[in-house]
Amino acid sequence: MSNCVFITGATSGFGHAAAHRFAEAGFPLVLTGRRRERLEALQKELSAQTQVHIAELDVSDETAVQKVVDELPQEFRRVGTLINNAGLALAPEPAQQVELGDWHTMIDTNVKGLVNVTHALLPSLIEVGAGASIINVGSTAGQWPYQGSHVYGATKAFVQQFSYNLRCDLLGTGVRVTDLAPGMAETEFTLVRTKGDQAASDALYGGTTPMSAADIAEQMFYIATLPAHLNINRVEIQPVRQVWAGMKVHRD
Ligand code: NDP
Ligand code: 8X3
Repeated sequence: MSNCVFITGATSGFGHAAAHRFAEAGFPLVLTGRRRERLEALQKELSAQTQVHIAELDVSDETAVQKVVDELPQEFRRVGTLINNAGLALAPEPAQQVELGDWHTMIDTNVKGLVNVTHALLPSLIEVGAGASIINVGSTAGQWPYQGSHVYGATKAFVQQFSYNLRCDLLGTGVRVTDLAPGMAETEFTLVRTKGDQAASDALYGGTTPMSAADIAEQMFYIATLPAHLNINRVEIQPVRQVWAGMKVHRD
């Protein structure tokens, strides 16, 4: 049997699309997220294609992460691909207007959550060795500053540097590490960022052609299934109809 693909944040967006993409190719899946009913629906949908194990999991809870990994059923214990996808942006307002709790939630999820899951799964990934992959979902926001990105962009800068540093330490193990950094893609991301403002989400994605979750899932699949001697360090991918923000100037 193939090694498993462990996906965080499989209940929506990129993670959900990745579950479909890897299921199509018959990879056994471990699908996690906080919304159990969505995990159950996904398991039902995909179980005709592959074996699926689901676990309700908040990645920011370090004890829960270790428990989920320790209690993986025997047939799901050989994790060869980790997709560290769970994450969110909150508070698109300027930094000086943001509640501290929103900053903490982004750090707890995008930084601490990602390292919690990585730490718990490194033994399995190293045991698999050649061909194993860690795909960390970063963002263009980790490299390119813009107003309202404050802690979100900073967490994604962490993802980039952590990915590179991890790659250095894993030299010789065969485990690959990639920082996959998308730009604008239409998912529930903006709905979460605006705390439920559907009109804001529709306005952002309307009248243009954003990337889809399936576009990003295809990148994940490509990266994870490359020949074992190749490592893609970073992928920065945007829709053709998006470019970087310009310089801003404050005038009297
Ligand atoms: P969605 O909001 O559609 O999906 C986010 C996923 O993360 C959900 O499955 C959610 O599941 C999960 N999640 C959030 N917090 C936690 C948590 N504490 N524990 C476990 N799971 C959690 O957004 P996207 O698919 O767009 O986002 C996926 C990743 O892509 C994120 O890291 C995001 O920062 C990044 N990204 C998104 C871009 C975009 O434009 N859409 C561009 C660049 C990067 P649940 O709520 O069930 O726990
Ligand atoms: C999400 C992309 O442009 O909203 O990471 O920061 S952006």
